[in-house]
Amino acid sequence: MENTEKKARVLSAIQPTSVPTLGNYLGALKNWASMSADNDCLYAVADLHAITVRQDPAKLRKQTLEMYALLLAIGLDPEESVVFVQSHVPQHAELAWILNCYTQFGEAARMTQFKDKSAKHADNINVGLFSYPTLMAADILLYQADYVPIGADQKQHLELARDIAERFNGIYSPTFTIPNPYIGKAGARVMSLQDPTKKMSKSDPNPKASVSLLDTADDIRKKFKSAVTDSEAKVRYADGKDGINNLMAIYSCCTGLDYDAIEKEFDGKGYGDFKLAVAESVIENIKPVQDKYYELMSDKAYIEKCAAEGAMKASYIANKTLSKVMRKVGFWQIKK
Ligand code: ATP
Ligand code: LTN
Repeated sequence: MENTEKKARVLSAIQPTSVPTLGNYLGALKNWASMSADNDCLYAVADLHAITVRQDPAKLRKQTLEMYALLLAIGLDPEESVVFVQSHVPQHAELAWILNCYTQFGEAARMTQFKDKSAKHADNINVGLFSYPTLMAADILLYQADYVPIGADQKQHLELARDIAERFNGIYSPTFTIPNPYIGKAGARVMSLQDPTKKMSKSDPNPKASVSLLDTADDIRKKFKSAVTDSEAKVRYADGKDGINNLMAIYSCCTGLDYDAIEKEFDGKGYGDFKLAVAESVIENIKPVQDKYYELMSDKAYIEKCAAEGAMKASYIANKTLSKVMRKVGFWQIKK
């Protein structure tokens, strides 16, 4: 019998600010791929968000295409999911403007990412950085998404998107689906290898702090070897052992083992052995992604074709929501 049950709508996005890290992969991208089989999924490369921090134009262009190819390489099927670039779908910027007018200054000012990024880029605290979460809300609400797979760092932005949607629905009538975050258990917050109290971030200037999805096996071994740990020399998950906790979380994600099993496996062994095992498990996990990525990058015409089709499909869905919103707020719409 045909399954007529409506699938849940899933949307997420990633900025093309650099090659994704192991944090992006375990915290978000891996879930994107596994959710795509049973849900109606849309995934975007968030280039509009990327310019909230100054970017080199040629580099941004190149990184956007590379990020798009990487999304296909992690296993997203462009026939099955809608994979697109945010700036190719103008409705995102249009809805974001409208949502700005339904968001309070105080709400946006409370966002911890805004505070962190303002501190990091004190010479360029632009209005786009401030209204970043309303653009993210537009990304989500345009597609009536039920679930949004994200790392834990994005939870606050998602809560704001829910508040904006509820406010708009309350002022007018039900317009937006209220989105739910989907945060995987393990890997939701992979920490920096050099400062395990900070999240691993693809724009971290210290290359030893993060593992990129395109690092060579040798680089990965070296980075784990120099990862910051502690002086106890015992592999166990405990408060105050941030470095080891982080390595255990990574190993658990890559092998499927729980913390008890990991403690048993490394009982009586030193950190050197553990770090090497973590590195090997990471290499094994990302090798298929790397192989597929290099294969795809040898056919740019195919990548462009997928991006053009993705933008068309996304735009069709986005337009339905945007027209509804424009009608409700009172814009004069002329029949075409
Ligand atoms: P940037 O350093 O440019 O701000 P980022 O590394 O924080 O970038 P984003 O593009 O902002 O990455 O995020 C893409 C996705 O990866 C988001 O869902 C985010 O929550 C997730 N993510 C980012 N960093 C981590 C991390 N260290 N652990 C788990 N998930 C993460
Ligand atoms: N802000 C997100 C990236 C992002 C996003 C989205 C995530 C932009 N638009 C919509 C989920 C849904 C980040 O990860 N920094």
